[in-house]
Amino acid sequence: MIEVAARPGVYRFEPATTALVVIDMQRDFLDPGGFGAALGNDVTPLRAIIPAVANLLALARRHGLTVIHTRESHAPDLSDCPPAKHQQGKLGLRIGDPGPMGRILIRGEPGNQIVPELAPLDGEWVIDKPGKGMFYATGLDQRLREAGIESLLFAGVTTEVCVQTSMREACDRGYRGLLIEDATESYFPEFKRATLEMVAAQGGIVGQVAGLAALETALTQAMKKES
Ligand code: C5J
Repeated sequence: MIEVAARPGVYRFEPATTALVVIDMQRDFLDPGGFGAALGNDVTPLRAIIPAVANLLALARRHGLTVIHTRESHAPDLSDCPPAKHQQGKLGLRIGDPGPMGRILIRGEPGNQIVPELAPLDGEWVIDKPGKGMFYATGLDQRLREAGIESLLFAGVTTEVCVQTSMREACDRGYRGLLIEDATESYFPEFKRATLEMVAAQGGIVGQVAGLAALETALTQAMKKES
């Protein structure tokens, strides 16, 4: 059993029944000229976590965790995009509209690809999700159960939207969640801060929070004990 120094208390997990979920590290949100930037956001803080997420991926791969990447994406005919979601955003910059990296948030378009630094390896799961949460209309719960996954480590963007929604959905389905605080980011620093506090408040009401260094220490110590 791995024991991570986390908030509000120690987070325990077994690597064999744990998956790392990297949420939406796709060009739409991270690249200048993408959907995030088109909405008026500065992408610099999101790009700044790429090295931390790469280190987290390397750590998870080294210790044999299941690795899952998600992409917020829609079918080209928008049949999985409800009108209420489609109407968000400015006219001309909505889901499905043409942008500098192809149609915005559309499956298969260049902007919808995960940034090259974090590209999925063969055998890793890539989940295309039409919602903010990773369980909505993806079949992921069933797949996780079939794989015997009980614990989920979370990273990615944005902290208060797709990451938090996925974590809450995971909590409702009985998974133990840990948010890796330096491997997640928001366009709004105050929203990230608030989300970290919310997740760990009230005894860890929707999960727990830890730094990447604490996770690495815990995994390294466990490996030393084994050898
Ligand atoms: C947003 C996301 N913010 N991945 N998506 O629309 O958080």
